[in-house]
Amino acid sequence: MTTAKHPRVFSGIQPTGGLHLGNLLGAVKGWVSQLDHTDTIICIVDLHALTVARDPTETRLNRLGLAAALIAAGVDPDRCILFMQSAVPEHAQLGWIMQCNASFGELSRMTQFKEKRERVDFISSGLFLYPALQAADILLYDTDEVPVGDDQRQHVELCRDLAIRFNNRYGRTFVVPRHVIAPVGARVMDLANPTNKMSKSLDGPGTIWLSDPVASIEKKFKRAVTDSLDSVTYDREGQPGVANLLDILSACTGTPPADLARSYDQYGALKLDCAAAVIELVEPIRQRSLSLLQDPAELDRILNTGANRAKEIASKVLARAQTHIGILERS
Ligand code: AQP
Repeated sequence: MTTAKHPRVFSGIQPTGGLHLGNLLGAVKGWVSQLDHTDTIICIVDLHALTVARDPTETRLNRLGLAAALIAAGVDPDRCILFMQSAVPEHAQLGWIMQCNASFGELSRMTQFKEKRERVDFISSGLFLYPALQAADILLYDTDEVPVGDDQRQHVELCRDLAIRFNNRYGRTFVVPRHVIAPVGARVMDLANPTNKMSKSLDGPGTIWLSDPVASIEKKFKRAVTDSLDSVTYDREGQPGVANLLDILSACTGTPPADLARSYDQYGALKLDCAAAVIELVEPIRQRSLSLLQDPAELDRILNTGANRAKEIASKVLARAQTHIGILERS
């Protein structure tokens, strides 16, 4: 079990595109703010990205592009472990064990699976099973805390259930982790369709990419869907578009959304301020990311170092699990 002085934090992100504003506000910003007080492990979960068939060239570019964007956003590889999931085979190995430990019914209840299956022509068995692999990702590191956006709450709860079930069946093996959800920014919605969460796979005029140039961010905010009520109140049900803008501005400035609402009487001014705050946050990240991508060999070196450090921890936890279920002899 972990003997680290700081809590062990693990989180993952799929290389299915670059970073968008939802990833930044809902997850990455929180990881970065805690680096000095935690023992943090960040995994680029490229095996998860395979659940939907993709062009291999795109996959290669996305993996490195995401590593650069994360480092540019403050995921400092000198203060945490940053690595690629596929470089540590223990993930796939424990993944199988977790699949055998999860029931068909549990996996069928995952809302992300139910939503995503509607969006693809080919529903891979990986898409169905991936929450069990995600549980393995987390459990391999004796993780205490999993900081995620609100959309991942159900998956982390499943991970806890699987850990508890395994521990009850085979003896204490895994640390049972808890999720940590950001108080603001945990659910950034699509600007063009504010009842859907902003996501990589719904790439469109409502997604703000950290690689977007300033003019494009301004345009997307200008066109953000609001409503015809013509009043600024913080009401997620009644005014989802306006509430989303207030949430974004709040996550950027630290002022509570309801307080912000009182300072606006026009949607135009709110959109302008939102765009300006987001540009201030993301433009330096875009610039740093471009410069990091100039040296792909250095990015590879950083990821390899991270994978070696991750493997050291993961191999011990995997061996513990394998011993407890009887497929590895005690040494
Ligand atoms: N809109 C969001 N608001 C707040 N947090 C979010 N996260 C994702 N979207 C939002 C959090 O970011 C972390 C990485 O998640 P991911 O790699 O699953 O990102 P994604 O954008 O959801 O990716 P995909 O591949 O595009 O998924 P789908 O198919 O769902 O759209 C997580 O902590 C997540 O909570």
